[in-house]
Amino acid sequence: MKIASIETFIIDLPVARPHKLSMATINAHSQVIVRIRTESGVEGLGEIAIIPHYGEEAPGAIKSLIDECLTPYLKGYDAREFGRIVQRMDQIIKGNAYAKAGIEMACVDATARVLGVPAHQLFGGKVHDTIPLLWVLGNGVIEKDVEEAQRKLDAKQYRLFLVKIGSGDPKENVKRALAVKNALGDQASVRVDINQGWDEAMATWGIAQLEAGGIDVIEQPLPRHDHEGMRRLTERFAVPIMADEGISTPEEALLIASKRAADAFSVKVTKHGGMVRTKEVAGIAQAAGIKLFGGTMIEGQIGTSAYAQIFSTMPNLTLGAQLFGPHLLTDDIASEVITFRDYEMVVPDAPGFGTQLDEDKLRFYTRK
Ligand code: MUC
Ligand code: MG
Repeated sequence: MKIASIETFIIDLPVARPHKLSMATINAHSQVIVRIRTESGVEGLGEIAIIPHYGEEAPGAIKSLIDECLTPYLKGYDAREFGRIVQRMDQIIKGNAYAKAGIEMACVDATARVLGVPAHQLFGGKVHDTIPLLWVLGNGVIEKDVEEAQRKLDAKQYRLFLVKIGSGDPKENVKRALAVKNALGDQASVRVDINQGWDEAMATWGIAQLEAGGIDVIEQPLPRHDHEGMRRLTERFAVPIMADEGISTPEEALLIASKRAADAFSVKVTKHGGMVRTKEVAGIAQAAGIKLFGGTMIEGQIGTSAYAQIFSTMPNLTLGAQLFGPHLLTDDIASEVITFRDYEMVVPDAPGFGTQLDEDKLRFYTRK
């Protein structure tokens, strides 16, 4: 299973509607697809979804880092030893979690395929057969968000919703989130993601309103490095405070857990640098009694399956997952493996991530 080649493709996929976040509006979604091939011809796939202005990543930078910096050193390595490959990548270059995650995912996929097992069995196997799903309301307009949420509820697809409220007038944002909650009532759970958009004074006022209004989770209210502020908010409010941008590395997870600076973590395979690292973050949270939420960077079939595989192995993943990518993206370059049933996603049991590349679609969506 020695690695013979690592290919990368930048693709832009269409979306069902413009997806408004506090830092960007997604009109087409960019991803870097990684395909490894072994000397014996076994293939493995990885997917790196990128949200503009969310962090330090850009598609072109990730592609060139993999092509020029990592690939030359990884040829000849046994893809089944993906733990050793993660270590080697950290010797080659620091940081760059997204690029490393794409290569590691492809090695995990190839290994599980050749063993004929689903990827979750390489990480202890699943403890969840299905995962409750969360939909992100990204219209930026109350009426549209409420109408969209009601449609998803009626279709028995989603009953967990997230309102993005990190930019613009905080008072207006709090009003919008509470309006969605009031409109949906007890039919649904409504949470908010502030994407580091508030300072502590604003958060102290805003969270009090949101908590009183029945909002169930408050995601990343403060800048990622404001651990003391997050600790004070976590102490002050009963509503769970979730860290997202604040926890990339296992070291950051340990720091926040030891400070009790969050009640919950949003875990994302690319953000942590792969499935091995994501398990390390989950282990730290488990030991600290911290709940987990399955995060996303809006993945297609490959990434959604990879995320679901590793999320399914986490006992403390009790807040569901926002793996809504396959419903927001209106096309994909890989075959369908993800199925949904009664507000939940069914964890795939096919070998590997269970999906194949569609070469024509890949050619069509690859940036020229
Ligand atoms: C985030 O902050 O969690 C995930 C889905 C989405 O719409 O935004 C991302 C990023
Ligand atoms: Mg977030």
